Amino acid sequence: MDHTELNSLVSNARACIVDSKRAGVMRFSDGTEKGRFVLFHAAMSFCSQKVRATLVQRGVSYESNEMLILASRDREGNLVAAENYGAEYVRLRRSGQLSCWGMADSYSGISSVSLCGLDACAVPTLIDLKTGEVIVDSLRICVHIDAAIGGSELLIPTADQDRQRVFRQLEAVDATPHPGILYGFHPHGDRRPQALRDAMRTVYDEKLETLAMLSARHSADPAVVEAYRAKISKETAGRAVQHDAVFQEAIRKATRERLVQLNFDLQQSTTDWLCSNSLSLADIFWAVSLVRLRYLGLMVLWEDMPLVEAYYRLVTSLQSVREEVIGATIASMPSSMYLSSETAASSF
Ligand SMILES: N[C@@H](CCC(=O)N[C@@H](CS)C(=O)NCC(=O)O)C(=O)O
Repeated sequence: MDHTELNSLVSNARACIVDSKRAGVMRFSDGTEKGRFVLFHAAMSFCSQKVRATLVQRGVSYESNEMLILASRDREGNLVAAENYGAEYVRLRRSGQLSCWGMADSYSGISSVSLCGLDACAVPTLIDLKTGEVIVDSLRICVHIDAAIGGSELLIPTADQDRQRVFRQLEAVDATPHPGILYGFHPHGDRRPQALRDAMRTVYDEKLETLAMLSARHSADPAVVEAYRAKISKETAGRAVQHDAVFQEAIRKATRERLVQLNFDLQQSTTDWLCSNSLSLADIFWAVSLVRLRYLGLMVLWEDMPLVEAYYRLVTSLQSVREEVIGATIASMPSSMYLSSETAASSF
């Protein structure tokens, strides 16, 4: 994209961030590629954690634009919209939409862009000012960063077989219903922190109220209206299954099946790492997944799999994961008895 157009899209999107202290902040200024990458993200966002851990792991400097992705109410009870729903941010994100993707307008509990389409109101979004690209979808963003930095510390190996193994794991994490598990009320195994459960009781109503208000305000912009319409349809469908026991059981079971497959793949691996002789992007993605599941009290899903637990300890010993996944979760989400900086890598 033309640089003037790109810079204008980015600076308009920055304006969606209410507190300017969270916008345009340089992270790791002594890292590589200074001035090249701009990231819109959220501390608590699972998909943003993958991207930030990748940036840290690769030693990349970037401009951070941290968004608040949950709506709230002020003292008078007025709705304070989540920043990622702002029309200017939606425009930026849509400029990175691939023609093969539709808009995500239904709900499966999964947020994979390749399986569900684009959610134009979500984070993360990466801008590569060197190539003029807007990249949406955490999987594609991480692959882009790794290839852009190159060198000998690649997180995606070049050998065909290893590379395929890594992509199979990235897709497995992408297709795990993390959002469904975060938002949903499981009928008899809900171990989420109480404050999180309380927030989740009203989260869909707040999302939908925000979207209705913004759709009316931007009714003259067809691309933005189309994005809001799809999002309203997706979130309405999400609300419908939030307390649906059959749906909640099914996504829990699907998550367990992913972990059973991970356990099997770890058994096949000849090294401590999952896919090759050294750390790969698959290990970073699984670290984010396992930390999120643990935060939600779902390490019970792998309590009969000591290999997965040993792997959890290995991947959570990485500095990038400790800072951008564990640290960010603790700093931005209600506290969980299952995850603290001290206990993160210790036993159940
Ligand atoms: N698969 C997409 C998913 C993006 C996504 O669903 N992001 C979530 C946070 S992990 C989000 O922004 N949620 C806020 C909302 O939908 O209101 C990606 O990896 O980028």
